[in-house]
Amino acid sequence: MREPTTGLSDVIPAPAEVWPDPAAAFTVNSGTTVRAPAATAAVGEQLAAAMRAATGYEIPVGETAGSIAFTTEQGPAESYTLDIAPNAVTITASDPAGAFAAVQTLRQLLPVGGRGDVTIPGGRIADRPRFRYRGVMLDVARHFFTRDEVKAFIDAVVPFKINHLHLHLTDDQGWRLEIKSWPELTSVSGGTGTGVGGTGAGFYTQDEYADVVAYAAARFITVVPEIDMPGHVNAAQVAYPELTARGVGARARTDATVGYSSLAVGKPETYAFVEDVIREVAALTPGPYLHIGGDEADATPAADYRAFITTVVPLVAKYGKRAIGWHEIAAVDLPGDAIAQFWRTEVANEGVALAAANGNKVIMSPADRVYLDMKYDVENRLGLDWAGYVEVRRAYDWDPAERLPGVGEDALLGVEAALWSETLRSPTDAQVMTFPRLPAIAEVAWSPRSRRDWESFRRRLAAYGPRWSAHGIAFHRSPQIDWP
Ligand code: TNX
Repeated sequence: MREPTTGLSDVIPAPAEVWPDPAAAFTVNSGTTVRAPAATAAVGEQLAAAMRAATGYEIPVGETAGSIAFTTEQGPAESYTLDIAPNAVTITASDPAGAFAAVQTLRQLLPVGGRGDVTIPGGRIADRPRFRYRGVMLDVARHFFTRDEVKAFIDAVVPFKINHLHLHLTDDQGWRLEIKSWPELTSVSGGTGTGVGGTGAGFYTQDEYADVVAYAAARFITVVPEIDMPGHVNAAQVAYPELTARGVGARARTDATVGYSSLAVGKPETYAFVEDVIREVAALTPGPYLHIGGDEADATPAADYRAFITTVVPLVAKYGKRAIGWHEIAAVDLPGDAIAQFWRTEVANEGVALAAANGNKVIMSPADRVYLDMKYDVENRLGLDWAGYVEVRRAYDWDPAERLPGVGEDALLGVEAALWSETLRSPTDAQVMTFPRLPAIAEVAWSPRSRRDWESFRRRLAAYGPRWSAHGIAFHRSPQIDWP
């Protein structure tokens, strides 16, 4: 019999309420079965799969009987309770997403692999998220990640109750999503020689993209596609010269400079292009959001920028989506459902505070806390340092509701970590920058503030290290953590 190495109080992100009961451990044995009503059947299967991997037993799933049972009960979105007693495990959730969150908790209470009986520590967890948007962004424009690589990235973030994957699909160095009405975006700017250093070529066909979206959805992750405009568009202008002010094709660029390209805001072709792209991306996107970028538009005159954002935000709504933009869009009077994503390092931002006062929601992504492309320290081979070094404690020890004056708890939709890929060349590079900072940020986004504590987190994180090793996931061996 294998005893648990992870106790109820060791889970990441820390659950809202935990009552360990050492006398109440449950044993998964060859007779263990899972009962899941139709609405949670898929989630029940996911739990059974994890238990099969940990025991080698059959662990059948059915609708009528089972020592591990899923039930539903009214409650806040994504909330769940987990009762672990000697004869039964009961998972009570408000919705399938809550049941899925409970499964992530349970997976951490199981050993990573092996054969034979295992015990799950006894007691009760009552859990719910602090913020409903808990995201991670992956830049597939500066370096392309294939569909299978994105799926593996999804698998790696799922344990931490991340529920949004923002894909930065377009930038100066490449265009990564097929647009049927403008095919040269990818045939020219998705191909060989694109990406920073010319080493990150590739794009998703619409079918491949839809497959990633479905894979994410099966794991309760909403994909948020980003088409960055009106700056960061050099790749589009290489493919379509009419998108430049003078109608002369742009030169392909593989350097990491930002702020030099702009759509020609006065031209009718520009809006034909933008509307086609938004229409196609919206049609491919079951989730509610479409990200329009809007950052670092240094080559767009301020009046043009305002005119552009003012036109494009309602276009997103026309195709049934809610616009998200980097916080520069807050310089414009936004419709109430538009969302600003704060990304810089300044201690205050008037535009974002004003948007919040007007009822617009904000996603917190301050670069000096949650940019996964910042170096951990001076020795880091990968990454940038314009926002400073971001070691694990910096990513952990802050509060999103106190980051900006005028942008409190109620204004926040949530928190998102961002992995820009200028310096990345492989999935291993992406992993080492993501872990272990992502779980730190996930805890900021999920756990109640009162449950967060650095000493507790660093102990729990240390215990998690062997799980990454067992799954072949690279992580930064931060000197702030006493890894086993
Ligand atoms: C700023 S964050 C950018 C990106 C870069 C990133 C590198 C943001 C909205 N724009 O274009 O990739 O810095 O850290």
